[in-house]
Amino acid sequence: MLALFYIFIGVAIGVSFWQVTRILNFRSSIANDKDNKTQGKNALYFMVFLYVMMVYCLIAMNVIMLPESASYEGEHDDNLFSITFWLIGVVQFIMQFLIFFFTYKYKGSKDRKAKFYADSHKLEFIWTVTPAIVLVVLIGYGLWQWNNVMDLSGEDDPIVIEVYSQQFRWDARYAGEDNTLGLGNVNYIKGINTMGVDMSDKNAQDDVQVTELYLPKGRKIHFKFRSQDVLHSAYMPHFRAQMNCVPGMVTEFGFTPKYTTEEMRQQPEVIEKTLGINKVRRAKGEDPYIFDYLLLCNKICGASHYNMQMKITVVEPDEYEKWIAEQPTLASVVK
Ligand SMILES: [Cu+2]
Repeated sequence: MLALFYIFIGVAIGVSFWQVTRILNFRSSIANDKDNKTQGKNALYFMVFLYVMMVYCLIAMNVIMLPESASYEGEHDDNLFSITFWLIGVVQFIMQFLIFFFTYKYKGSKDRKAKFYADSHKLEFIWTVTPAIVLVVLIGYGLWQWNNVMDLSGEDDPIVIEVYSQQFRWDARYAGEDNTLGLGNVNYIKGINTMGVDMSDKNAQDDVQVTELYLPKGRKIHFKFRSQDVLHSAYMPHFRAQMNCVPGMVTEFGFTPKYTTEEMRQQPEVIEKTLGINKVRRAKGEDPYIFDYLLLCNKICGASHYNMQMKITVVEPDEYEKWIAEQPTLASVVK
């Protein structure tokens, strides 16, 4: 498939060079009615080709779309995406028709003269004000959603979790019983203390370091991100969440998981995707895939960037409480 794509690109470049050289030879000749008719028809053929490709891509590429948002906040990201997508989609669908159809209809002809038309204030007004209103609504919704995810000041007891990135792994730390993270600094990294937690800080004693994230369903999670070395980006696609991890500063956001991992696995959309993936894996003789939420790195941070991932498991709140109670505190591990 990729080879076919490269051949197509090669041919397209070749044709454009050939056309450019032809144009250079055209300098002395003028297009006649026959040329205009042919070009007019070509415009229509191209329009049909464009529509067919558009509809085909809409249907065929749909399989690579993510399943329904697994966080409550993510629903608004999906809304924004859908509104923008359909708005642009419908407008461009109409515009393509107008562009190509008028190219055909008003193709050059010996008996026709171009009409001089200065301007229309009414038209200018309509096409300036309409997009302005649409943009104000879209940006307004976007800003509201930005605050929804970023402003955690009014939150009632969110679970505070620190996510720490380094080439090429993730570590995570729960804030423990006091729900306050102990201070961290790269200078404290030593042996098992891979996140560089300051163990002289009293808030650090009950912190819990893990290599896999467990999140309770229906509770706000307040994430704080740090990076040890270069820019990374914590990407949790199923929750529609992504944040840069920047060396020397703490970045943050929050979301509320909506479905447990088990519930997500039962969703028809996820079942269908899993079946599709496993069909390919079986053909290659690989082990079957089971759906899991993932934290991935979405910033090309070095040679093994692709390998930076951490499993996220969303469970019922009581199961989470049981799990967190079983985890050893940093004070008991780091001496
Ligand atoms: Cu990375």
